[in-house]
Amino acid sequence: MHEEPALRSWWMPFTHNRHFKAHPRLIERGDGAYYTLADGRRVFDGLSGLWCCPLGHSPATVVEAIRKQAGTLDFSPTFQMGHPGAFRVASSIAKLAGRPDDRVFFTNSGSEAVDTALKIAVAYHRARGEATRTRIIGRERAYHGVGMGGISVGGIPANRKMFAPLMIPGVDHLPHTFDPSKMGYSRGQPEWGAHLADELERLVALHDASNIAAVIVEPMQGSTGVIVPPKGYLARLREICSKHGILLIFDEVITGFGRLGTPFAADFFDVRPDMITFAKAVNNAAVPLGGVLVNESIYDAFMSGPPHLIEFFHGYTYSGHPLAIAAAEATLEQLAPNGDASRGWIGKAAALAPVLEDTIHSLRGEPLVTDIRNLGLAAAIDVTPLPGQAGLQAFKVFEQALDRGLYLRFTGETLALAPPFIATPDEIRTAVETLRQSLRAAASH
Ligand code: PXG
Repeated sequence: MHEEPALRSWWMPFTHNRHFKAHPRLIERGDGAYYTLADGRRVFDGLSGLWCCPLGHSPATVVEAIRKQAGTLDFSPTFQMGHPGAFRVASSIAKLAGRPDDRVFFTNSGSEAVDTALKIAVAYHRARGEATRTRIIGRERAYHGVGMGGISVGGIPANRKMFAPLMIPGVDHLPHTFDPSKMGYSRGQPEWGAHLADELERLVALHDASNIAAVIVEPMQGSTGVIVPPKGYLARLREICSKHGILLIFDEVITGFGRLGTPFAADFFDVRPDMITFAKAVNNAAVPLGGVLVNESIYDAFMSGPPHLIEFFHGYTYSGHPLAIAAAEATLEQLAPNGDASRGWIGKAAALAPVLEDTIHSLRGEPLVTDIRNLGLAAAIDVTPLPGQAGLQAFKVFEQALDRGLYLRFTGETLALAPPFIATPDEIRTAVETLRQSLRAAASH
């Protein structure tokens, strides 16, 4: 395959590098809900970048906040020093989550947020004298980033199989909750499947609770293709965790900051986890930022030794980076002015969700389509695989869509849509119509 020489050096993440470099898809600009490609084409950003730009691209107040911050304080050491913005943003995030007493530990990505949360979980039990609580329970098909902790608790086979010897020991996986024979073409949460949470009881019986530190789940599984939790499932997990003293961690890297039309998925499902990991939309992805919301009682367990000693030996050079924080402050003000989600773009996302639901389900019966799912401002369709060529069908649909002015996500046999909150109902209808034409075109080639 001929590779463009100018594209040689960047080994691109999660990309078919050889194919891409022979057939590059370069983005040159972003404004509002649109990207402009290098060949001048404008495409609708049907995935909010990578689920991370709810305000679209280069929103004025975020750009201005970064510009101003860069000229005032570009970097501040955050070990043993601090800058005011990070404290303000931590407090805003805790309040937005309805957990004002929580503490926020900043990271630079979702992967780091997950690894941080796992470390907090194990160290917390140890600090309380329950040092045997070390096992972590993840879930099949989960995506928790690519750190050693994240791939260990994650459940995407391709992300794990090459790295088996590097994974942390003592991890189990709950079954995933997707069964198309029971929940095909569900609108919102499926009725079937709450009982799958009881598998946690089996793992507790097997290992004994005294050996289990935490359960980590994405409340809605995003990356694997929008797997929506069955009604009652998450509440049941919460119940079992509480009964056995196991921490429950929600990985809200995709769902946090409004994707479901509420500040967090925890609000949407009315289930209170002990920790919440976040990243992406927290600052519209303008500068890398992630973090963990930590229940006060967990934080307090660390605050025991002499006060001049470090309580948690963990952190990153860029934890709470001033530019990322400035972008977060401006983003949060747009998503939820003065902390009020209903008056900001989070409220608009809630209002748009039914439009996405109605339009995406109109694709039922189109060629290739085998399932459709949605929740909040996220949706996915599954397509029939091409015999012997896993993943190729969805890629073909993706290419057809891009040619027609729509960017979306393909992964395995799934296509995912997660439009920016600033999209209009008409833009969402157009995106789905484009997807319809793309399915028909891919099916006839
Ligand atoms: N947890 C969850 C739930 C995620 O979705 C991460 C952790 C890792 O975040 P970082 O910032 O380290 O990438 C993620 C990331 C996709 C897609 O289209 C999903 C993610 C990233 C890129 C693409 O499925 N999720």
